[in-house]
Amino acid sequence: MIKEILLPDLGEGIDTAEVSEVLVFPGKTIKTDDIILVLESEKASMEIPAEAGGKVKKVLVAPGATVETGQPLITLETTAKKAPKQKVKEKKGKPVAETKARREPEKPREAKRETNRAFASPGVRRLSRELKIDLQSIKGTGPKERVTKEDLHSFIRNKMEGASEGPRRPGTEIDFSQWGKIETQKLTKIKGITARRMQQSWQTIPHVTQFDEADITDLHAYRQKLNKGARAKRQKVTFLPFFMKAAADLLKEMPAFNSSLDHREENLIFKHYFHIGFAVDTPAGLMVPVVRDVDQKNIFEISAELQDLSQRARDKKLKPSELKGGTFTISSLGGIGGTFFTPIINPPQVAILGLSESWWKKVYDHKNKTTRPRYILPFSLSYDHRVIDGVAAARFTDKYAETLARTDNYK
Ligand code: CAO
Repeated sequence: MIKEILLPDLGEGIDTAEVSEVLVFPGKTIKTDDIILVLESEKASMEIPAEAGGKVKKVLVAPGATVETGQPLITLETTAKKAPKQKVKEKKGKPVAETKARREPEKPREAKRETNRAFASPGVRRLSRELKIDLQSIKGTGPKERVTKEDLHSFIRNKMEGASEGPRRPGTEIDFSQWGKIETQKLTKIKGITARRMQQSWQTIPHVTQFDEADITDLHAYRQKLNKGARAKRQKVTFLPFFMKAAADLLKEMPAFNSSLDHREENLIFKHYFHIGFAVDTPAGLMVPVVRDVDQKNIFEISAELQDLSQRARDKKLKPSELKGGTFTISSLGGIGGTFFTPIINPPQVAILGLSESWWKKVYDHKNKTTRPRYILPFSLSYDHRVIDGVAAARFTDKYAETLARTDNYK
């Protein structure tokens, strides 16, 4: 027997609503109370259950259509026997009244988030459908976590800007206290920002890390001598200014490492300035202030800026402009320890150097056929493989090691 499923009374004075999802199709077999449609009114999302089971013959409405109480939604071939004659007669009455007379249909239910559907107005649903955006992935800020037009717009804007700060769906909450004593500490603002930036970088940039070693025995001696000098007595120079200066000189020679992809990822932008950011470990989290025009400054100037910027980073006294405009970053764990690590690129830059702690190593000298102790700096270069090839990266680290082995370039 063919049966029409009509739109029941939606209650709350709602006579019309927009179809946001049709969950059945011709040929689909459904059971009584299976959800066939999701409707959206200005007040709520509603799931419309089937008042009978059977095989769907026709779907009479489509997403985006406005439907009104009593309107046929689908036709079903039911397995039920033909209704007795007197009941058929009742069909002459009003459709909804008739439906109610035979079987009180399931009331439309407010769509719940657990059903994998988000609350949103018809307009928002329409736009999300057109852009193939899963509304579930947007955290609604409206009443009952309804996804508002602004939520959708900001989600799209964040996606377009490649920002990682798009609304995130929280994971499953775990009660760790069930296994022992715990303490909860809120992430500092800086740690939160770093976490998002690092995640975005790691997920969107194909990272490759090249490892290498530089023989800095001569540089080590040079720095010791320099620090005994009158000027350095007032201002001790660490290794980092040398490492920064050598990097700036090499970036001039290998400009791809000082470039950025444009926002369309169609062009490379080469920068003719060499502003090097360096990671500073602060109690509030990691900060990366930038020393500008490193190529034009001498070791003492770089050293003074580095000390000033890192002190102010720790005191939270940096200006926002001092954290911007870097073209390359150095992360130095040399004063702390470890041998090699894989630093994460600081977008929109395309490469980053990770410097580890130097150590004395016996190195075989081919020329003199002897083994000599050498002071070796282990370092890593992570690069964006969309922009830089492995060969270029290996050349970069090779040349970097070569530059650091010399001391005639710091005059
Ligand atoms: N090999 C050997 N010695 C090294 C070295 C290296 N690669 N790097 C630094 N050193 C030495 C310094 O020369 C200094 O020695 P002296 O006392 O004899 O002068 C000593 O280690 C301590 O240096 P430092 O760390 O105080 O100073 P710096 O200029 O080398 O570094 C700064 C400054 C701000 C980078 C550093 O203090 C810092 O915060 N490092 C952590 C960076 C970080 O968090 N990176 C990780 C990012 S990813 O999570």
